[in-house]
Amino acid sequence: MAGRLHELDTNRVDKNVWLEFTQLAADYKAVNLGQGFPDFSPPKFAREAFCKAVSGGHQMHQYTRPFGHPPLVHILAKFFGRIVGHEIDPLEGVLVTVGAYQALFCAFQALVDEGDEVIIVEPFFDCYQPMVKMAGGKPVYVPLRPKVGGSAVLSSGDWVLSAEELASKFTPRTKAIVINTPNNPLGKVYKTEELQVIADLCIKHDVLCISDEVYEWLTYDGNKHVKIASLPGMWERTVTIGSAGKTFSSTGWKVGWAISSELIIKRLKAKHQMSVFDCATAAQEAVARGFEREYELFGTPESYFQQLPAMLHQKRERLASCLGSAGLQPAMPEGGYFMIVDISSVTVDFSDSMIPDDEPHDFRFVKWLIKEKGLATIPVSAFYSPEHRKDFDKYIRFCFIKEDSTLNAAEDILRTFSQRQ
Ligand code: IK2
Repeated sequence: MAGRLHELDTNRVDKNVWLEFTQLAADYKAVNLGQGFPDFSPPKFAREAFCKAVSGGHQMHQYTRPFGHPPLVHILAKFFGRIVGHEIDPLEGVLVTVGAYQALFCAFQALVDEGDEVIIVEPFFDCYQPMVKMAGGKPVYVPLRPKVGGSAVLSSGDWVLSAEELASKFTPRTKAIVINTPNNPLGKVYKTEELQVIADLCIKHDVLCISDEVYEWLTYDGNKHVKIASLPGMWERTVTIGSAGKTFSSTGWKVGWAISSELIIKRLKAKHQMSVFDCATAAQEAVARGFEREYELFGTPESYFQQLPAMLHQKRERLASCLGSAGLQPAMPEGGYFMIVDISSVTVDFSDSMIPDDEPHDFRFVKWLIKEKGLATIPVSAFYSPEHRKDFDKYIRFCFIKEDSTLNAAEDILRTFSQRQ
């Protein structure tokens, strides 16, 4: 047995930015604007729905339908059918998963075969790349770039895809493209015209689209989230992925979903069945009640999908203004709950902090910020492929879905920056 144990290759556990920086933030008891989760509770109606579920009948504590708790798939189909303008079959067109993370996993496993190419738009949520590789696929990267010329980048909308560069990535081996709108970490909300360019290429080359829309309700300044699945010819070839964690500020519930055509969902179900089989019943019940409420209140001021972005809008303004007064220029996010900042103007001597010099600049900077200043953020080059990482290592990401007291503490730290200049 000892021989077998020695054969196990522990190097196969990749370094992971969340594990590394969340641990470092905890070790140094840093003010945490790093990982993307609220440091406050979900709304009262969602908490009450969860409590009611767990104190409900015995069924709430037992397995439910493996592909999604019936009340949840029914309301998801009804809710999103109305938005996307397409009738969705609750039993055939929806799969409930352990967070959006598992929906992504099932999508890559189900749709990508050995040797398939998958186009990933950068910056991207970091799990896309290893998940494509695990499925035997080859990631092909295309970066959003800040518009060149003119004034400094002021908004996440100034980060754009080159239509020519994107078109050049499609080959006969391309199976799928992955997009994320609103984007993590930029906060970019793709405009219909931008999505249309992607859709036209998908249709022309008969390519599938995996659309990660976990921040769909969080948009600001009149920017509107558009579902690529709602564009002509895209419904059948798109898997739309969502997250109750992001929707109801309840990341610990780990409820997510994939919505698509019957054919695609059938493929995803097979992977789900062989990986987790079933998801937690009570959490699904609570999410179902949340969506039922939101269905009735949709578009009214009482809707959480109006209230959460309104609250986050204020937090976004607040963080942007303290960064600005510290001499740091944020790219104002049009959506999501992250903000990236260019750190090239800050000169830091890393030598005192025992920070290895073989890492990208933003990794070193974030480590220094945690260790020396007690403020945790996330390095943006972690959202890029190895080939493009170097071009984007001058940005760090701040998360603003945090209590005002947390933002106050961050402001106090950032003030020390302006005093240095
Ligand atoms: N897709 C995106 C774009 C996400 O941002 C996330 C989770 N957020 O990540 C934390 C961070 O960036 O700090 C997911 C998918 C996964 O969502 P879930 O929590 O529902 O599995």
